[in-house]
Amino acid sequence: MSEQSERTLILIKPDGVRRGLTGQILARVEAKGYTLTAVELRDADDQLLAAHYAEHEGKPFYAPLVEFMKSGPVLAAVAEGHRVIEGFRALAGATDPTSALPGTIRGDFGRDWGLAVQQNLVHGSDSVASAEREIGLWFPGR
Ligand code: IDP
Ligand code: MG
Repeated sequence: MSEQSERTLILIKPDGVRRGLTGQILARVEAKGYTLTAVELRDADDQLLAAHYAEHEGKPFYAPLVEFMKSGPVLAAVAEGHRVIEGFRALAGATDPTSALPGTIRGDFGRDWGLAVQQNLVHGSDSVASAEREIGLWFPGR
């Protein structure tokens, strides 16, 4: 396997796009040393989001999560590099932006707004299998 063989799907969620944070967030990915191989602003629809978040179907935050993800454009990106899946999740920080450590994307830019779903700026794939599945959904053919 080559150095570039691991890939992850990164989403900058609608809160990050609305707040004008896409540049700062992508800059952190690049500054860490990963390579962006696809970047596209997208309007996600129900079908794509149902597939992307299938593991969460039935959870109390599922419907609010889908609505939130449709509330504005999402920046979808693919990043590559050895251990990029683990590395991007470390850059992102914990799911709950209140407990996400300062220095992480969610810790520095996110907060709890008291809503049914946490608006935490970014998504990152959590395994090689998830990454390949999610890249196939957002960037068919890649
Ligand atoms: P992750 O994005 O850190 O991998 P997941 O458990 O995969 O977290 O959840 C997907 C998304 O659903 C989270 O990023 C967050 O926006 C939302 N979410 C997850 N758990 C909760 C919760 O307990 N309350 C509200 N929203 C949640
Ligand atoms: Mg997840």
